[in-house]
Amino acid sequence: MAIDYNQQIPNNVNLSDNRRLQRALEAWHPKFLNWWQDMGPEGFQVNDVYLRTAVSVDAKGWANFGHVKMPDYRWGIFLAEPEQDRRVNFGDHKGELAWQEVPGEYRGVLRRLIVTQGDTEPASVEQQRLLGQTCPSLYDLRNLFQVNVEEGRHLWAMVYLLDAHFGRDGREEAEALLERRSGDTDKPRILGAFNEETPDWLSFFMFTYFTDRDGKYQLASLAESAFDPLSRTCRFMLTEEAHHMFVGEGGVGRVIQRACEMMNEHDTDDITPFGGIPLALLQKYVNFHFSVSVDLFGQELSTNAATYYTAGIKGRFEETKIDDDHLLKDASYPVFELAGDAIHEKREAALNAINERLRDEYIVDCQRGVDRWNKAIAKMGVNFEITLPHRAFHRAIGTFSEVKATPEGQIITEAEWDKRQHEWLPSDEERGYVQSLMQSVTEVGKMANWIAPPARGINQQPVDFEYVKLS
Ligand code: BYC
Repeated sequence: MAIDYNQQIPNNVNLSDNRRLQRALEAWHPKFLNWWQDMGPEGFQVNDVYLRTAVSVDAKGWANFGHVKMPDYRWGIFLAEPEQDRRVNFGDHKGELAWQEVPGEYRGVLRRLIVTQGDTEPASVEQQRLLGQTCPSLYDLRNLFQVNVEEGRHLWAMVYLLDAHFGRDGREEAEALLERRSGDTDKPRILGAFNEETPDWLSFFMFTYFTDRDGKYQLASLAESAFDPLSRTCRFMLTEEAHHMFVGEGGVGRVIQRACEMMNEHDTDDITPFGGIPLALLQKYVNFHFSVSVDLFGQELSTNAATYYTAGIKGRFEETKIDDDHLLKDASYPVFELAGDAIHEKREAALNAINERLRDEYIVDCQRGVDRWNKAIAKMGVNFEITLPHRAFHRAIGTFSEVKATPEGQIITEAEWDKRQHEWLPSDEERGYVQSLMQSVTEVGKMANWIAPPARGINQQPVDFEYVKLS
């Protein structure tokens, strides 16, 4: 059946005026829906879910709430409003008009960045596909599905760029985005963290807190791009990303709150007999998710990143707010390096340290939420502090992937790591314990025992609202 794309795909890119692009998306759409049925949330595809749908980019249009079935979700294509006379703000092309088309010489690198970004979106949906079966409440179930459909929309956003600006190569890449699979040994997703499992809701909250926050920083850097359609696409995606991080911060915060309540009630740190998640175990999940997420920023010193910057393709976080020459040819930046068993700071060429600078900003942002959790813990009279591990801890990418380190950043031998790693990372047994708590709670307004209710509902609805209609 022919699809009326003006109806089916809300967009602000004049889709109906571009027959070639429309045809490319018409060919891709059924494949996307097949992928969604196969790899999207298992179950719940026929249920009405209280979802936010963007139908335009203005304040009124980007957050429309209503019950919809997920396969009927209107995955739209939205670019933030164009900025009049927008210029390139950094690198060798600084001051020139921003590009509306891809310059031939940057086609390869731009495509690669867009594909890498695009690949993470379906990957995260695949990682989370079984979580609906064990939701702690309807409120959480709805939040999971909101995150999932929006990741689907972010995939559409990247596929739009590939189809609109990269011709046949772009179409092939758009297909490949639906073919790779998270965790698959033969055709894995591109970046490490997107091949890890998200087997339980604690992992989901950690993922949305730590890994979606990498999304915030990467998208913000791409939003600085001289390639204007990419910049505008990323600017709009950032609006949605904020909710994903809220789900993470709120989710972890509620697990902490419930743990503190149980600790106070039973006067013990070991709340496992009461079905709670001990704070010491939660800390191990923080250690895991933080370390796999800091890997996502790439090597400390990266000539790729320097090339992207010099070409004007990918900037720094809030580039235009930084007070320097935006060329960085003579600038330096402090980078942590290994010298034998010691870690020390060394100044390196700022251009090569672009990834590290972004990682630094990310770590500061991660710490802000941790501080809020710690404040809540202290307010409940519990003596425990959550900490972020040292950046050298449990790394698979960059300098520190060559060594083993404690969460305090002390370099240790392989043998000591093997002996002690489960002091810092969840063991199979501990993961099994968390898994054992994951029993589906779907009565309206009810919460699983291991998590506190949220302070308020979504879109001013009460917490006991029927966020997902199961009957
Ligand atoms: N895993 O020079 P380097 C999100 C590769 S999350 C595997 O440092 P570069 C979301 C690298 O590709 C945001 N491989 O690399 C969150 C390179 O390969 P080649 C996603 C890795 O290019 C939650 C080599 O190592 N967006 O949106 O400077 C839910 C040398 O490294 C990894 C982006 O990432 C890794 N972790 O930096 C849903 C933005 N790290 O050239 C969504 C686009 C590095 O030797 N991507 N490598 O074959 C980029 O900007 C860059 O590709 C990276 C890497 C920052 C990731």
